[in-house]
Amino acid sequence: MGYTIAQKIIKNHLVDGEMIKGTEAGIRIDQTLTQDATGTMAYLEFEAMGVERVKTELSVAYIDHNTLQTGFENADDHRFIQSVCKKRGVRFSRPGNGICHQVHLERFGIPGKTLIGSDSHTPTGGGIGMLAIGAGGLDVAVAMGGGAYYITVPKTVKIELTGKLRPWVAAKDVILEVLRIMSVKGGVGKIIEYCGEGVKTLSVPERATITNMGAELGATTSIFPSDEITRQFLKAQGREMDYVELSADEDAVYDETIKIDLSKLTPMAAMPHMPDNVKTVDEIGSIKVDQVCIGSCTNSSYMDMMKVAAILKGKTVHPNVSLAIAPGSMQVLHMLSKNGALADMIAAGARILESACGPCIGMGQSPNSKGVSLRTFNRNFEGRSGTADAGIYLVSPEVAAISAVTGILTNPMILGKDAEIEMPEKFDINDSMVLMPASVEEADDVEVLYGPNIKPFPTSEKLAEIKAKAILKVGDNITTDHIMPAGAKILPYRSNIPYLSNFCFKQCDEHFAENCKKEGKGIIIGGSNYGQGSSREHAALVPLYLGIKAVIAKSFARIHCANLINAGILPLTFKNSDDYDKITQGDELEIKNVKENIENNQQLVLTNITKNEEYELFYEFSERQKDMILEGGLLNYTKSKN
Ligand code: MIC
Ligand code: SF4
Repeated sequence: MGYTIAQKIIKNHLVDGEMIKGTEAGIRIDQTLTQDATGTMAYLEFEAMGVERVKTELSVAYIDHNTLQTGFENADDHRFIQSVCKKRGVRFSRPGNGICHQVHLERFGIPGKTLIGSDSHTPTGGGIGMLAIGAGGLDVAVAMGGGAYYITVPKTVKIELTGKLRPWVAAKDVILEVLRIMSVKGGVGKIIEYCGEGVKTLSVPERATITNMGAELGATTSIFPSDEITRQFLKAQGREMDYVELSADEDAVYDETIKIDLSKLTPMAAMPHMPDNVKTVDEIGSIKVDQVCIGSCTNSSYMDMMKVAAILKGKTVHPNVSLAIAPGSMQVLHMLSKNGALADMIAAGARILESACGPCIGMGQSPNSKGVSLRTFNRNFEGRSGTADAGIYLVSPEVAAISAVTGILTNPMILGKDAEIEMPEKFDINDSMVLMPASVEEADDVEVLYGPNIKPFPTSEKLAEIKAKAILKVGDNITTDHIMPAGAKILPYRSNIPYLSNFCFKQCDEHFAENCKKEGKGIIIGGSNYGQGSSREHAALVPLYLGIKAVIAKSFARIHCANLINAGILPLTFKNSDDYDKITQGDELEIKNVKENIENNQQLVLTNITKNEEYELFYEFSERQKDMILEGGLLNYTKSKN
């Protein structure tokens, strides 16, 4: 039996367990990346592990999220990360160099290698044939220290692409179509692998747009083959030596197959407030648009920006629309400024933002009240833009640019003949914004600089009894943005858990933090796909700080479930999902003999003391996860092993 691309990479990197679907396996990690919103915590955790120097082939820290420096906090955190990187052997991508995934694809991604990143869109690297997975900061810290990364060996979905996209139909439309078919939970426990003749018609950045938004499917990762197109891209980045060919074996076995004829797709949009709420632009109709934002790790490549510039050239942004553009990297911005495309954008009335996440994470550019904002981003969760009642539509750069001019949602196919933009034979290469670490000899003299915003992270205890109130009950598809919101006002406190805790679940229950502090402990009851979205471990660390002992849900999103275990919070599911309906917020709950039962793989039962009822619970932990849970999380577990 042959192997899929992902299976080949997993097989080459396997250090613990076997490649058996549904079981846990440990893989060696070649590269890691962090960004600043999760990075401060990841490096604090790394420092707590006491490892002198990173043990990966390459580790890079990017500063791209918290770049609105409205107080000392972000700048202090950046300085902390920079100093740790210098001391511990990590490359440091300075603010202004660009969004982690875009820069990593351009400068560091290598086909066939493994990459984990403390950001859920790390699978962008799948566009260049990497096995690139989003993880919690603690998992990344462990990998930097040379530890294995554990995944539940996923199923593989084959997406067979045929045909070729018509002019003005984009890679974004391909992934929106996949989201329409599979939904935001359709990818859980799966790797999505693209193949077929249509693959050859897509450039590396287009492939990366598609793998990036595989995160919105809940997938472990997504991956494309590494072929002649990949070689050309690497060559244009001056890295042809990094090329290796990679494809699935002819007789590889997949668990599911989806077929998409690229030539049949038309421009689409994900409507508020979920990335899988997809319709064609024509179906949605000519709604009035207030704001257009172009950029983010999904759609900020050179080719994306050149298309936008071509559409805007000689035109003027509609008087009722505010257009913001953030090119994804210094490389992209520099090239646009040299070839005149930036001038075309500026002349049309675009507001040019620095190369960073910006509006995607609510760092500025919040739309007006009830505003309609078209964004080339990957998430349109309610409130994420910073305006609670705004309606965010996820669209391609082509749809975004033409709509900015017309003032209404517009199908770019009205533009007729294609813009015909060629992939450059050579990108401008300038790595001066990536600082190299100190040598081993010099590292001793480097001081790690802690600012006053850095507070100790919460410690967890060994698993003991669980008896607490259902302090919060929430519905399906709760995102990490619900649990631990981001945005300009809160993000600067990512290294200050006590302060952050005041904002936990604010959108679902404004008294949540207060109630937890009053009770000192609690259990959260969730629906299906609990914790979808970001990799932010703050969505586990803050509940830990607030005394949350367990989350009992219908089902969990992958990264968040791992983050809960890492933090020592029990993720459990209902054996019978109807039991969810029987619990009321405020009910007094107990899981009797929880420690002994988990130790001995026995059934767990949830007693609802208030209602005098019992519900059977389900859990499936590997031996390693069991030990972690019993020890009270990954940090305690790692220490107990040393
Ligand atoms: C996001 O898009 O939500 C983020 C911000 O990039 C997160 C990471 C974070 O919360 O810091 C992610 O996707 O993992
Ligand atoms: Fe940044 Fe947005 Fe990408 Fe997250 S999704 S890494 S916030 S650009």
